[in-house]
Amino acid sequence: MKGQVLALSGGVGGAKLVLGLARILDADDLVVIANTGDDFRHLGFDISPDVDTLLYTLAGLADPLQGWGRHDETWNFMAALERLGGETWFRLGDADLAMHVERTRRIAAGETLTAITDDLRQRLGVTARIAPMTDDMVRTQIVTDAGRLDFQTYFVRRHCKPVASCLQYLGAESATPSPVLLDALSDAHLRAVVICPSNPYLSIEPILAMPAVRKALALCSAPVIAVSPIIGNQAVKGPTAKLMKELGQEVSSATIARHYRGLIDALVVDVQDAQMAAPADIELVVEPTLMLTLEDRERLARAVLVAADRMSATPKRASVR
Ligand code: FO1
Repeated sequence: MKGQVLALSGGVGGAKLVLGLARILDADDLVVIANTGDDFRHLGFDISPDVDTLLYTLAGLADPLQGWGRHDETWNFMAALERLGGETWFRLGDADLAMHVERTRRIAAGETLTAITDDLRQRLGVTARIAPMTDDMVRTQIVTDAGRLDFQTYFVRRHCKPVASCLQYLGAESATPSPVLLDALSDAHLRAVVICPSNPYLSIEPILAMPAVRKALALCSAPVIAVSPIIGNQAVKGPTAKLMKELGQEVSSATIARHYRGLIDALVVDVQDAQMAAPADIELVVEPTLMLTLEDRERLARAVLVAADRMSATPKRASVR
């Protein structure tokens, strides 16, 4: 089937499926929207971690072990900064630093993050379109027993240890989504919207928290299909399970289904969760969802598109929107 596929993604977990999609789709047929709720200003630089994780992943430059940063990295800047007593809790590699220097310079010169990202991805040889969710400032904050924390302070500096009670997406209410996102959603030939297996609360919700995105998603004609980041009662990676428990949610794909209810037509869950109960208006697609190899990523991407194409004739969620 032809038409563009729109993927909504956070960093490491989502980028795995995005890579699978990029490998099986024509370059013109993939648009990737990155969460920017994790963005922050650090050491004077504008840092967009999820944008960069997606850029590096699709450019073949990503560090395969940690998922973020570059595989060919050196750390002279960090070592020199440490020697001077500077802040080193957020690790910026030498080559990665070039990205932050260049983006910061161009933002200061008045360019949008959408335009900068589009130019940088072409320079890195990435053929799929990658865009930030917005050019406005949206900041994810976590209300915890240690106070209200910015995302990177909670995630990297405090290792997700504080107990979370609520999440907030500052600026999302009034943010204008990137034109790339709105254009894709209003495209009558859009093939599918894929919500990647990123953390639904930390990585996907900042995108959905922009009212114009919810509205455009509700109006878009393409099937919307999410991939659960939970297998059994565990998160594949990161703080998703800990956060779900702290927010009073059962750690399961059933919770993910309820979370996305009204937005999605189908949820892809792992074979371990084949027997789970889902709301009647969400079709369950059962597939191995653990992506350890490149083949896993391509296979899951293919399964997502097969399910989406099957659903495109009869989207179900219209009945509950
Ligand atoms: N994650 C870490 O856990 N520790 C780091 O020191 C760190 C540095 C870093 C630098 C640039 C970049 O683009 C991402 C970086 N990340 C780091 C990942 C970042 O925190 C992401 O926001 C999370 O992985 C969530 O997607």
